[in-house]
Amino acid sequence: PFLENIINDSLFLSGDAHTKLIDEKPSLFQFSPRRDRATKLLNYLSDITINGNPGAKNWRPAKPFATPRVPSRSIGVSPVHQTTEDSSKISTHLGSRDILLEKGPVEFANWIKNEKRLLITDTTMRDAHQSLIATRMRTHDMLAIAEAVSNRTPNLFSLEMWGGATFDTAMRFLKEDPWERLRELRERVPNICFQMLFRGSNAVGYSNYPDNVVAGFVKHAADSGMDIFRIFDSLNYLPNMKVAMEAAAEHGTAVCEAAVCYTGDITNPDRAKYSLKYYVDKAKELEKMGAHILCIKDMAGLCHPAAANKLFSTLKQEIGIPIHFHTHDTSGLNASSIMAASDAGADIADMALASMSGSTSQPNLNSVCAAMKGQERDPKLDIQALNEFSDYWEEVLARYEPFYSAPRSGTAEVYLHEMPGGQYTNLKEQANAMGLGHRWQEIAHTYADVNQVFGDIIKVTPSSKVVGDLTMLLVTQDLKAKDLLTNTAKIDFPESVIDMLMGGLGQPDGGWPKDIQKAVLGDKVPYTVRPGELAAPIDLEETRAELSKTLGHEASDDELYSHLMYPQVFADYVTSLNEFDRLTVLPTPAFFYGMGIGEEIHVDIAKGKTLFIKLLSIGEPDDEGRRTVFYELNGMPRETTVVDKA
Ligand code: PYR
Repeated sequence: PFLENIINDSLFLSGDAHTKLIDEKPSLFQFSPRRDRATKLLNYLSDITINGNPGAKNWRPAKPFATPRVPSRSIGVSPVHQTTEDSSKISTHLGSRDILLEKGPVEFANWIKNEKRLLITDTTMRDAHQSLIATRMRTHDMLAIAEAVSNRTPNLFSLEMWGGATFDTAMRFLKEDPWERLRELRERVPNICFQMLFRGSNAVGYSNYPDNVVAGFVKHAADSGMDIFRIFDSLNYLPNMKVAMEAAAEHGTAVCEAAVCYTGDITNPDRAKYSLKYYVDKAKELEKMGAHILCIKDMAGLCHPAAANKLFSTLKQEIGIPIHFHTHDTSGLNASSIMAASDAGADIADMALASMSGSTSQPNLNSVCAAMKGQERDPKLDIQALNEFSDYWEEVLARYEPFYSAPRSGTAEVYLHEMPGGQYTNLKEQANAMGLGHRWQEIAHTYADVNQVFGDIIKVTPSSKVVGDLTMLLVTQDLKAKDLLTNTAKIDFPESVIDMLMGGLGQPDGGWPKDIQKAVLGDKVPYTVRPGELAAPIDLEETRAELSKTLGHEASDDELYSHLMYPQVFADYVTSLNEFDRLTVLPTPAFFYGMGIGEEIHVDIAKGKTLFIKLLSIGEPDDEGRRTVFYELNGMPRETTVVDKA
């Protein structure tokens, strides 16, 4: 319907309108798309306010949150690029991405190797929140600080801000478009390399995708602004990494960072499967496969300082590409591992801003930088800026209280169960939700035992999830891991376990133990080829055509790849988008917990278009449980009706 408004009002168009028009005919100033969006947002707010948010455990803040103080965008810039021959020509705001775009990935890798500084990846916007608050950080909170990061810490090596679990959770829990997060951050941070975690043939999902989908995803992500692809496989089965590695390397400006996942303890002769030689061999192979950078991905935080010293000093001798160290602080002592790795020659290390660091997250970026100040490998970041950023995130983090489930201190238990940081909090949550929280020690031991039954495997998404699934099944049925080989009649094995032992995730070194394969699969014959060889390519244009029909418009590449990764999650996201519009615009407390009576929020729905929303009152339920919610929207009264589900 063509709404009567100012744009097609004859008086206005004649040029004879006067300012009193707004008082005489206020309806002329209501614009249909804007009204629609506002209505949709108010419907969302009313529902969350009245019915709570099961996604946030129906938690409500005891008092209104303080607005996080966004650090200033433009003070205290440190010099960058200390050792490049042309450093004098590089202005202080240029960053690693300018070097990458100018030199290309091969020369970029040489630049890394020639840097004296320990280069730093800040993981605050990806792994830190994945490991501390179940990947719930909203784009809204990232965008607010993005320009300050770009201007005040331009000499960061990279920002890890995408991939891993973020793609799924953005749509599933936050009702956000992950591609939009990438683009909006890119716009605000043009100078620092962006980095993502990519699960090899599992892309950003939990199972194998056809090769052309994996390669297409990498290309589309690189075209959309992603620079560095950290590619791993959950069993260190390198054939699973090849397609993604080639797609990244072929792109031209993207960097192929290949990861070896670290488990066990290279200093312990009893864990001979994961020896120093094991890691050196994998590293050499990945270098041959065309990696620009090698990553040691210590996803559980098992690489203690002595191991780090031995590992990185050896790798520096054995391979020619730069080396990136990723670790978690679950034990409480992995900042020392980073410093040991730095002394041994590691080129780049992952850390998180202080308030988002520690425990299952990465070690403390602020403290390590402060401790290394003035030393040979001083990362030369502006510590004042890092501290202000940390203060910002501390205030932001308070808003995510119901999702915070990381242990409050380091724990030596991680050396027992070897769970990845991101899984630890999830499994603990799951245990609590199932009423098994008090049996956590038993869960930790069972997890370790199940790992041994599988032949002592690498445990990281998705293999870690398989170990976790079976662990929880055993604990709920009061069974032990040893029962897996003797008592199988009783066990209804989860699909994930069957798939992994069939060969669906690839092959671990040495293959799967025959006894557990037999116990789980019976007479089914497992396969040993790369799973991607068995998955037929998907006709992307046919898929796009089908999706376009459902969406009612030509599906974009963003939509196509979101659909390919998570068809149902994407469909649910589209439903939310149609019903409530883009919820990223809402401040975080309003999004998770709704509004309090008398509270006012402002919502920027587009450049220069702000909605001021004040919740005035909530009516009593009528006979059918409907309640009217009264707002003031940009000074005008508005109301919505919502069913009270209580
Ligand atoms: C992920 O795949 O999400 C990890 O953080 C390992």
